[in-house]
Amino acid sequence: MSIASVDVIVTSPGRNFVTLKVTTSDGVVGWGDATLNGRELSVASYLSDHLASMLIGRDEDRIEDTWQYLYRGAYWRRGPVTMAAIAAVDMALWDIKAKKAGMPLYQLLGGASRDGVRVYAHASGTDFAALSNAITGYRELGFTAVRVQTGVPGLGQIYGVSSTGPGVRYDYEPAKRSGDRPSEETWDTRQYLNHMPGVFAQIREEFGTDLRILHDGHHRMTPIEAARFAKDIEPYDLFWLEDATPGEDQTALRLIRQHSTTPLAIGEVFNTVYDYQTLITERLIDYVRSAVTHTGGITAMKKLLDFAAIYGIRSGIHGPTDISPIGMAAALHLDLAIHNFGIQEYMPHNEQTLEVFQTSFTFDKGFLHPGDQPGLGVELDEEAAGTFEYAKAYLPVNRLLDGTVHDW
Ligand code: GCO
Ligand code: MG
Repeated sequence: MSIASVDVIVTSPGRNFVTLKVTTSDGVVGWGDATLNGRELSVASYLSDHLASMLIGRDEDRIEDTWQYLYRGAYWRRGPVTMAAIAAVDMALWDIKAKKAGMPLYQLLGGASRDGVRVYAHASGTDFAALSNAITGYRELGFTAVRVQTGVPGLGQIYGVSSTGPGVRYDYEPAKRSGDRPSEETWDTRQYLNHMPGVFAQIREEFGTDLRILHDGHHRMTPIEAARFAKDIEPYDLFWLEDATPGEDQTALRLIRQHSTTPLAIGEVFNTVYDYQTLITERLIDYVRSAVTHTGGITAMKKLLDFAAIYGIRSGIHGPTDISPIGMAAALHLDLAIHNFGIQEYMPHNEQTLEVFQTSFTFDKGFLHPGDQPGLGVELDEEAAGTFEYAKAYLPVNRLLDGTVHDW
């Protein structure tokens, strides 16, 4: 048996997704997610212009060998485009292997280590009343953990805050269809640092100590600002502070660690285990935030998470709406199987997306399960996908009040 065809499907059911379809000579189909938000067509081209012909005729069962062939064989290592393309191939091959075995993927990864996967939701609001409504709404849906982002007085629309009001679902989508260039937001770290600790204090007062509270700094603080912030918010017992400083500077985390016991999460912009080498071996983080889609797929993520486990570091796999339901399914199978699971991000996809991608996940009282269909458990409806044409979209750009470009 061998790989007979490789197709790349770009669809935009409300937002853009790039999907790889691998079909074997005996007709088994595997799906992989290759979506890189705001740069989708580069990965589509990498797959169709460079990888597709290399895959035809290969034995679909040789997953590790194919991964090494694509990674080492390219000579040009790492990078989000390359690693998203490799991830899509890897997911599709695991989907095929598990379908051939007649088992859900988590069984091939060692079987379930837990009954379900605890997920966190995105609660946001322009002010505290709106934020509090959103948290209440998620709690009523059964969520036990929420990521909290809120407006900062004096600033306009900022990262992670719903612009459509205090909705409970589908309320935050960072990539905007804004024509030929990104929209722009304004930022001031001083106002943020003055405002945010009080928000956590109010949440604890209103919702008590049970609720798991997460927060995303989105790479915006300097190391010393982040150290101060992490120390200031210790009394509010965050589950994690994410991306406190720009992701590429691993040693910045040393400074934060020296000053605070607030748990730290980082890695959604990383794409290989090497991005974590210092962070893991020096125990500078508590949670690995990589997406399966952006870090080379299931093969690479399993190794990364096993490496993290040795150092007592747990998973917190990236799961925003720009990870397609296929990438999300890959995450859920890993989450269920590994021992060092921490939490899973969950932003439900909109109805159009779920029309294109038929999923078998189930949600129950704050926990997700990938389902027991053979493979990843997600099938793409090509006809439905064909009705949603690609539309250019960008993540916003961020500027300080004086106009300087800042981290977004
Ligand atoms: C998160 C992320 C996202 C990213 C987005 C970029 O923690 O979920 O920060 O909101 O900004 O995925 O494409
Ligand atoms: Mg984030």
